[in-house]
Amino acid sequence: MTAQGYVALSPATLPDRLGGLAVLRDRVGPADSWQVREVGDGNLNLVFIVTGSAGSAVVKQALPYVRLVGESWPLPLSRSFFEYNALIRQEARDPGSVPSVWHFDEVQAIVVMEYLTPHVILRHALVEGRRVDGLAKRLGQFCARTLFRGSDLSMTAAARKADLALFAGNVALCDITENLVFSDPYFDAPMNRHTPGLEGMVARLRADLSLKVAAQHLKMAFTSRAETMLHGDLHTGSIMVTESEAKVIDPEFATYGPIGFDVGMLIANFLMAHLSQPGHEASPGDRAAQQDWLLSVVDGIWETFAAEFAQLWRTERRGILYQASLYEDQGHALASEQALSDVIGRIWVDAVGFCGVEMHRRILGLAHNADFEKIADEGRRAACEARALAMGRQLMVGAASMPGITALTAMARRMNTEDHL
Ligand code: SR1
Ligand code: MG
Repeated sequence: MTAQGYVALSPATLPDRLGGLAVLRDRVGPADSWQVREVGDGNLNLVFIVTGSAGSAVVKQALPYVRLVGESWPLPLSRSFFEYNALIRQEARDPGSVPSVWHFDEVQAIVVMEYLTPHVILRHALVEGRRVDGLAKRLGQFCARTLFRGSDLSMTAAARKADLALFAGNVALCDITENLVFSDPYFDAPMNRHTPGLEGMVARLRADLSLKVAAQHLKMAFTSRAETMLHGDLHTGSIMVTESEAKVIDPEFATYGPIGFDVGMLIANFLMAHLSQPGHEASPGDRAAQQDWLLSVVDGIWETFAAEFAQLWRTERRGILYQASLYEDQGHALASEQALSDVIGRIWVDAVGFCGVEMHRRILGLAHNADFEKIADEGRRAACEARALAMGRQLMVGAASMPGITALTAMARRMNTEDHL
C-alpha cells in the first residue's frame, strides 16, 4: 500500500474491493456473480475483464512501476488521471471513437470502462493477415477530429490553456517518449536491444550525423510545439477492432504536442506492418494482397485526415488562430484556403519525420512490436527490420522533400523489394 492508500487489485480481491460500485452492479450484476480475468498485455498496467450475470466491464489500473521492466522503474499512478481526462475529451471530440468510461478513482488509479467485445487488438489481427473494413476512414477521422478540436483552431483560449496546463503534468510519460523514441535509438542506451544480424545497420545509423540532428529536431518539436492534445501513443496496439469497427484505447501518454505526432506514429505502425508481412508468409507471396491493403490504409488515413481537417477548418474554426474575422469576413476566403493548405503541408512534414523515428525506436529501442517480434526466424526478421530502418532514415532526413502520401507508399513498396542488410 502507498502513502495515499493505493493497493493493486488482483482477480481475487477485485469483487470485494469494487463490488460496492453502483455502476458495476448495474452494468455487470452483483459481485457474487463476477468472474475476473487479468488480461493486460501492454507495457505498463493491469487490465481486468469482469463478467457477471448482467454484462461485462474492463477495470484498468495503473501500477506504480513499468510492468514491462518491473519495480526497478517506478512510474507515477497519475497516468491514470491523464488517461481518464484524455478519454473523456476524445469521446466529446469524436463520439464513439473510444470505449465509454463509467467510473474513475484517482487514488486507486482505476478507470472502469466498457468491455469491447468481440474486439481484438489491431496489431494482432494484422500479424494474422486480417483486415478491417473502413479502418482508414475511421482512424483518419479520429486524428482530424481530436487533433483539430483540441487546438487553438477550435477551443477558446482559456479552455485550451487550462488543458495545456493539465496535461503538462504528464511529465513521467512524456519523459518515456522523449528518451525511448527520440534519443535511445541513436546511441548505445542501456535498455536498447535489436535482432542479431542488424549490427552493421545499427552502427551506420548511430554514426549518421544528419540522422542524429533530425532526431533532435523532432524531439524539440515534440517538447515545445504544444499545438493540440495528442493521444501520445497512437499505434496499432492502441486500437481495438472487429471486422468493421475500430476504437482507440490507452491515451495515457496524452500531452500537448505537434498535430503531426499522432498521425506520423500511426502511419509508421502500418508501414511496419507492411514491411513485416514477408516474415509471416507461409509460402512466397501469400501476404502480397495484405501488403497492398496495408498501404491502402496508410493512403486512406492521410487522405481522410486531410479532408476532415479541411472540413473542420471551413466549418468549425472558432478558436484564436486564423480567425474568420481576418479572412472570410474580409472577403479573403482564398487566403484562408491558402493558410489551410500551408498548415496541412506543415503537419505533413512533421508527420513524415515522426513516422521515421517511430520506425526506428520499435526496432532499436526497448519497446518492440509484435509485427516483427513474432517472426521466429531471426534472419528473416532482421531482413524485414533492416528495410524499415532504411525507410525510417529516409523519412527523417528527407521529411521536408517528401512530396506526398503516394510517394511515401511508393517508397514502402520499393523498400520491400530491397536488401538493406
Ligand atoms: C516503458 S513503456 C514503453 C512503451 O510502451 C508504451 O506503449 C509506449 O509506446 C512506450 O514508449
Ligand atoms: Mg498503451
